[in-house]
Amino acid sequence: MPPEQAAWWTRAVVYQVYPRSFQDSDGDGIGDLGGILRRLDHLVDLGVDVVWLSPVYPSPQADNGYDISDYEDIDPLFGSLAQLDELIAALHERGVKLVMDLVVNHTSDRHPWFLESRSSPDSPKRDWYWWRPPRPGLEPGRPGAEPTNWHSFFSGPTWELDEASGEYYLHLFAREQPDLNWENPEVRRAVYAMMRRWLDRGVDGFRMDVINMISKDVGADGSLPDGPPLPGLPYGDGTPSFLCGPRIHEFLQEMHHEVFDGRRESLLLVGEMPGVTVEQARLFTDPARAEVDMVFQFEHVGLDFDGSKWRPRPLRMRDLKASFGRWQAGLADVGWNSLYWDNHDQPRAVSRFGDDSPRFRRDSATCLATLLHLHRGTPYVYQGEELGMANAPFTGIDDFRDVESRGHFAQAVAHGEDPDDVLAAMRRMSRDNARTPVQWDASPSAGFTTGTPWIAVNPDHAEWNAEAQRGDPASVLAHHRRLIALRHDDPVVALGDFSMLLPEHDELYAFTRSLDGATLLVVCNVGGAAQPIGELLPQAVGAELVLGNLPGDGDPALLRPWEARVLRLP
Ligand code: TEU
Repeated sequence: MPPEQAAWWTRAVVYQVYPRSFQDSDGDGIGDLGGILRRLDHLVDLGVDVVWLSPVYPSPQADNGYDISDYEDIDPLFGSLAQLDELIAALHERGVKLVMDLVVNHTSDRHPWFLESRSSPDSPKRDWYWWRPPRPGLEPGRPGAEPTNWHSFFSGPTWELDEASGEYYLHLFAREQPDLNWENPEVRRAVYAMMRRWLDRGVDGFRMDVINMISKDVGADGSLPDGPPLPGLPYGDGTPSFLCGPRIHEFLQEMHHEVFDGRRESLLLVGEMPGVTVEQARLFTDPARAEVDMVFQFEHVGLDFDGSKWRPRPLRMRDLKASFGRWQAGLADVGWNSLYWDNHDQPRAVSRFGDDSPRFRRDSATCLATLLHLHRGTPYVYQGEELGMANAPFTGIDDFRDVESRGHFAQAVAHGEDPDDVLAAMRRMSRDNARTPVQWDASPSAGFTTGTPWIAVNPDHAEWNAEAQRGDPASVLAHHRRLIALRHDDPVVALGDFSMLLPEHDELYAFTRSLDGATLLVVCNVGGAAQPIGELLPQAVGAELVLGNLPGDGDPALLRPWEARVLRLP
C-alpha cells in the first residue's frame, strides 16, 4: 500500500497515562486531570500523537478505576467533565488525540445496573449479569459449591455468593467487578449508546479492556463448564470458556456497526486481549472485517515465567525473537501489530528485560526502546518508560497497593508458601512496579504531589527524573524523542517489511525493514558483553548510522554492551 494511503496510526506513537500516578494538582496524593493539563508540554516535547487515558470514571477504586460505577461521568478524585473537555480541547489544539479506556467486560458492584440486578431474582436487570445457583446438592457458600471451578485472575473463585438470593454472580477479576452478560441485547445496546456519547464529546477512540472475554461459551441451557484443574490450587482454568468465545467476532462487528460506522478513519480502536493467538489477531485486525485496528497481545510478556507470573524465570532472547518474529510475519499482509513493553499491569521493562544496575540502566533502556520502536506496528510508551523508570524497592506486603498482588499474597501464604518467597516474586512481577508516581524532579515527592503520595515514590527519583533529562541529549528521554521523530519522518519505519536475522543468537537482536528499495538494518546488543558483528552482519559495517543509542561512533564491527544501531543500507 502506498504510504499516503496507510492508516494514520501506522505513523503514530501512543502514550499511556495512568492518571492516579501521573501528576497530582490538588495535594491529595492522587494524580488527576488538572495534573495532566499541567504536564502537556512534556507530551508535546516527546512528540506523541495519541494519549490513552486509563479510567477516570466514578469508581470505588477496588481496581484503581477498572471497576466503574458510572460510565457517564468523571470521578471527583480525578476532576470533572468540564476538565475532561478542557483536556480534549487542549490536546486537540496541539494535534494530539485522546483515547479513553473502555471497561465493559464488567462493571463495579456499585454500578446502578448491578445494584438493580442484585436486588431480586425477578429484577428486569437480573440477566444483565451472570447469576447461577450453587452446584447441585451443595450448600450455598460452602467451598466447592461455586457454579464452576474457575479461578479468578485476582485469586479465589470467580463466583461470589449473594446471601439474599442464595445465587452466585460471576466475576473474572475482583469480586467488586461483576461480569456483564453480553448475551443480553439490552446490555449491548446500553454499552453502544454510552460509547457514542463519548465519541460525540470528542474522544478519538477506545482502548478496550479485556475485550476478548465478553463472549462466554454458554450452553443452550445456560450451563458453563468446569475447567481443567490448576496445579496446587483447588480451582480450575476457566479461560477456554471465555477467551475469544463463540460470539466475540459477532459482538465486535456489531459494536463497529453501531458505534464507529462513518467515523472510523479518524479513530484508534485497540482491543486488549490476553491469550489471543496470531491467527485470531489476524481476524480481529483485518480492516475488511471492521472489528478493531490492533490488539494488545500478551505472548512476549509471558515468556519469563512458568505458567503463573508469580513463578518468574529468566527470558531467553531466542524465545522473544521467535515470538515477535511470528507476530510480525503473521500480521504482515493483513492486520496490524501494537508494540509495547510496559503498561500499568507489567513490571518495568528496564528491570525486567534490560539491566537496571547503574552501569547499564540508561543504555539498556534506550536499547530496548530502539528495538521495540523499530518493529512494524504502533508503539505504546507507558508513563515513565521514556525516563527509564525502574521497578520499585518494595520490602514488605504493606508497600503494595494492588488488589492482584495483595490477593495473591494472602492466597499463597494461606496455601503454605513461604512469605519471603512470595514477596520475592512480587518484587519482580507486581503491577505496582508500574504504578509508582512519575518522577518529574528530584524534590521529596518527585514533583508528583505536595501531599502524601498514595504509593511511595521510588527513591531513585533523586537521580532519575524528567527535569534532569530534559536538556540532556544523551538521556533516555531524548532518545525516545528521536525514535518518535524517526517514525514520523521515515516511511520505512512505519510501513517497511520486517525480516528477522540471526534467530538463534541470544545476545544479538537484528532485523531489517524494507520499503520501495530502501532498507534499514537494526542491530541491538541485548547484553552486557561487547559483541563482534563483522562476520555475522558484514553489511552493518560501514553502513550509514541513522540513529544509535551510545555516544561516539565506536568500532563499526563491534557492538558495545546494550548498544543499538539503526543503519541505512546502500
Ligand atoms: O487487565 C487484564 C489482564 O488480564 C491482565 O493484564 C491483568 O492485569 C493480569 O492480572 C496480569 O496478571 C486489564 C487491565 O489492564 C487491568 O488493569 C485490570 O485490572 C483488568 O483488566 C480488569 O479490568
